[in-house]
Amino acid sequence: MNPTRSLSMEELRSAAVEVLKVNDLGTMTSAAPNLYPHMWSWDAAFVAIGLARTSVPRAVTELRSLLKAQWSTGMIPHIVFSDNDTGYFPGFDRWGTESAAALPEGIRSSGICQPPVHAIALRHIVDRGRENGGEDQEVAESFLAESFDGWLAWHRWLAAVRDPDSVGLVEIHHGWESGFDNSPRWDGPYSRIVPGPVPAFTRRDVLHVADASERPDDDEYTKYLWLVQQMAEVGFDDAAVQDAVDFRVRDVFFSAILAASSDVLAGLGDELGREHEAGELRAMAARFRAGVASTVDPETGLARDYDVLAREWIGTETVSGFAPLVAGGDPALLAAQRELLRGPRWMGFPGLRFPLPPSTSPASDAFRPRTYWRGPVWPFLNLLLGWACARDGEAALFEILRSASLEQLSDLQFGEYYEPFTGEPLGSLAQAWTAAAALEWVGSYQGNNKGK
Ligand code: 2M8
Repeated sequence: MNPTRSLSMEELRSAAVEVLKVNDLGTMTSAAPNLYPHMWSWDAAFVAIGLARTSVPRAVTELRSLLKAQWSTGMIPHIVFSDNDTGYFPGFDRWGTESAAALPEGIRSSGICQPPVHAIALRHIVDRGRENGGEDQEVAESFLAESFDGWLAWHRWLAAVRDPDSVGLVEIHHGWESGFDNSPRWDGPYSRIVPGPVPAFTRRDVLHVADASERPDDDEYTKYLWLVQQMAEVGFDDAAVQDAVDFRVRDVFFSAILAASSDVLAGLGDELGREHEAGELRAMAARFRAGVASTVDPETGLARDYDVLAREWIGTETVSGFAPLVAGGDPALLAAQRELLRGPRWMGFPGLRFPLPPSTSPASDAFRPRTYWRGPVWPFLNLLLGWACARDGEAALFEILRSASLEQLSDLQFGEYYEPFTGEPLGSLAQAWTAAAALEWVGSYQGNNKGK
């Protein structure tokens, strides 16, 4: 964004701060004020990245609250429920996790997980703490020491339980675990699910969006609930779930995040003098990076998911195909992926409002410009891609992503997702991780331009 234009960086920053305040529930941040009145796992990580730009102690509190909900197995649940029992469906009572042996005492959570972005957030917190010095540094560093074993247990659980055969890909048991809920990636696996009887339900999500067609439909929800029911019936026991559930997919984007995060956690481990664990985490990163690279379709250049039950690759043209860019690794593969990303099927697709990747390529038959994970642009994902570019020294692509994101977010609506051609914000407004992404982009811009 050109800061001399009508909206200044400072205005964007303070509007984003306001959104995080609106969502602040004290020790956790709701993902959005109405649509999502609880804490979501990967949202919390992005929120912590944004909060670290405004208050390091508050960012620490966010991750600490999430970690408190960690199951005794090591799993970090995808939702930690607040006391708002009526705002969201399915709420805690519908999850059936109460009887799960691994649920910690006094915690109300779901029984599935989401991508492990947390170590990346922790790295941001430590970096901001050190930049600020004094108490911020102390708080950040002592949280690193206090929480390292928790994050390590989380990564170990993913590697052992969700990749028991060491193929370097994480198996998920629900589209919600990917975070890309109704992406065309999951159309094949969901099409084969024939749900058994599911108790009647009343959805709340459709009450909080302007147009219900921006959300998944009722048939999709029935399948979502069926899977939850299958897991609840076996008490969310890891081994039993794998046998019981009708959705088993190796998720390439989740795996890429695990690879990237494991490297980051290894670096943090080194700082704590935990060389042994750092070595283990680096090996984990290498295993998942190789797993991600092994999925790339030589014809399209995109990484693919794998449907375990149907024994087939999933070759839809979605942004998750750029998983290698997140995982890092082979320079030739990454260079080819960057070219593809900037090319005419993605950021260079004619007529896009901003050069930012839609969640599904507009060149694909599956593309729906207004429907949730089927086409709209998701700002937090662009921040993740930007982070990976910065890690890999890819200044040119980083700069395009940053300036386009700053332009996009200068509407001050902080949409959950955006229509790629009009730039219209869709889904929820005042979405927490969108505001956090804005804060991080502004902070990185100001950080680089200090004294200019
Ligand atoms: C969306 O998912 C939830 C279920 O987990 C929902 O639709 O109710 C997804 O976009 C997910 O990635 C995100 O973490 C969550 C909260 O923002 O909303």
